[in-house]
Amino acid sequence: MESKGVIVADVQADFTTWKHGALAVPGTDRAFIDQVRRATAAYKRQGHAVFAVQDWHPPDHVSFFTNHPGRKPFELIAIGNRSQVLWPPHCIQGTAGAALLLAEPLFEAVVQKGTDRRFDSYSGFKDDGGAATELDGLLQRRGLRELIIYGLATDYCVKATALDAAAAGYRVAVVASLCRGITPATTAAALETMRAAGIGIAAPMP
Ligand code: VGL
Ligand code: ZN
Repeated sequence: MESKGVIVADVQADFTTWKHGALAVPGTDRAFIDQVRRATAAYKRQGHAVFAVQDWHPPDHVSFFTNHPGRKPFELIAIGNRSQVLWPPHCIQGTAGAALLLAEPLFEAVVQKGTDRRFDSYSGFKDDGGAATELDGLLQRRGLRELIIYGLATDYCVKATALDAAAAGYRVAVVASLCRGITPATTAAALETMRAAGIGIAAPMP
């Protein structure tokens, strides 16, 4: 079997109810994370190359409402010609909340994103300022053209990463049962947008 690239998006303490995270995504209890862990281990056993994406912000990051006096969490503001959702501070570099909940030996590499205080980055491939991470190079070097993507959050990181991958010419499948979204409406819209971009939703479970 041709081996694929598996991208596990942002499975980090701050995004889970299990760890009482700062930006907990509904449905991310311990049982869900165990399911993600088992599926990821199975993909690896089958010979696929597994990569983690990790949200990794400095404390003064532009996406934190606390860095915008008078603003509240989940407000949408304009910054130049971009719109920015203001989040509770989360996934701050080096904190327990930023920790990956899957063991590092599962991964060929951990790709960090959102490290530039000036730009948010839902995509594992590039930030809102256009700066690329090393993800595309890592996949290309291994000749991986087919990707399986899942994790958190369906409506942000998973969606942006899958759309960028499809636009870059990868064949992409998103495993919806291994994803959770921040809100039901944006999650349904994200699945529809990904489908319309030719992304397969749900792949054979390992
Ligand atoms: C994400 C909200 C804030 C994500 C990152 O990667 O899904 N969502 N930062
Ligand atoms: Zn973030």
